Amino acid sequence: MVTASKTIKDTFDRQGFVQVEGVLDPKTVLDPIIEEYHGVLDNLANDLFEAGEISSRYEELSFDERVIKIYQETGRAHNQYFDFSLPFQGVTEDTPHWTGPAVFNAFINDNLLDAVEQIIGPEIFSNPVQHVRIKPPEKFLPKNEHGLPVIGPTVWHQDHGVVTEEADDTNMVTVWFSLTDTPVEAGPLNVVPFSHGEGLLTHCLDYEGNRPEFRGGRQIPERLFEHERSVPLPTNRGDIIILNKELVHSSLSNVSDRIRWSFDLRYNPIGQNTGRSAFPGFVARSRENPESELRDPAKWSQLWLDTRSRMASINQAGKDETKNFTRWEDGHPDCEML
Ligand SMILES: O=C(O)CCC(=O)C(=O)O
Ligand SMILES: [Fe+2]
Repeated sequence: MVTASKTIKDTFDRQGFVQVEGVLDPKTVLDPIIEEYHGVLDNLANDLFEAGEISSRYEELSFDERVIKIYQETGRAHNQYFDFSLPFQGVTEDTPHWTGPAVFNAFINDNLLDAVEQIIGPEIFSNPVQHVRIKPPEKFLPKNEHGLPVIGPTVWHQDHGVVTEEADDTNMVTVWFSLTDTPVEAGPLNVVPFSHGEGLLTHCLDYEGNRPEFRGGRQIPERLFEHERSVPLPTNRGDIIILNKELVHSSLSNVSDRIRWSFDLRYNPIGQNTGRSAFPGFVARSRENPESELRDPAKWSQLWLDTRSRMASINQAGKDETKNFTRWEDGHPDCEML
């Protein structure tokens, strides 16, 4: 790792995020994940082909071209196939998701955990608020009801705002990295340095008062923070970005010709509430109790399969037996359009 650990912690505390270069080895960590996802894309193509939604499995296309073609032909995005996590509502025994061994290997990567340890200490829990985001070039994407691409930029938020109140005192950090290089035109994270430390800002539902490409969705109105101070964080594959949970951030649009493909993982000290108790986390590192570390990818995968079975009998048809992941309700005065 090129950045000394003292600098990691100092930089993180000062500006609310830190970018660390060369943490994940592209050959041994990232390439196996990409390889694994070729199979995930096969699953998606097979399911859609059998359902008569696409006219070919497009096996001859590259990963990027195949994703684009499938999203175009079906008119929608299929992120659930690629994600490790599950939706909150309407899960069934066959809801697709991916928890493969190469993915798990990145979650417990020693270099990555070394960086996280500098910030939250050596007792590290993998928090289940985690996502894979595959965003094709916007120019190739079908549009939603707002005339916006079906997967576009991420709107302004704090990660603290996506967990429930039980996790208000949790020292959760986000680790973001991309599987392929993410230059500015591919739509990297866009962060507001020094925006942490002021607590949780109001997130408004289906908000329309920010920039046009952010129309809809749950987001913080731009007048509540210094959005003009935002900076994009382009990355090379292998780099990671660690975010404070109060840092305000969004992402840019993918105006490149390639898919933009990232993982965002979260970690917190063992024993603190994850803010999503319906989903499974695990001990990623414990210096105190090394036997408690999960090292078997099959066990991790099973945790999610068990969760899927449990979720298949709750939170159906608009009911929510478990607490919703969101704390936000309509009607806050901060959300009025001026
Ligand atoms: O990658 C993105 O578009 C957004 C990711 C994000 O908000 C996060 O990692 O917390
Ligand atoms: Fe985020």
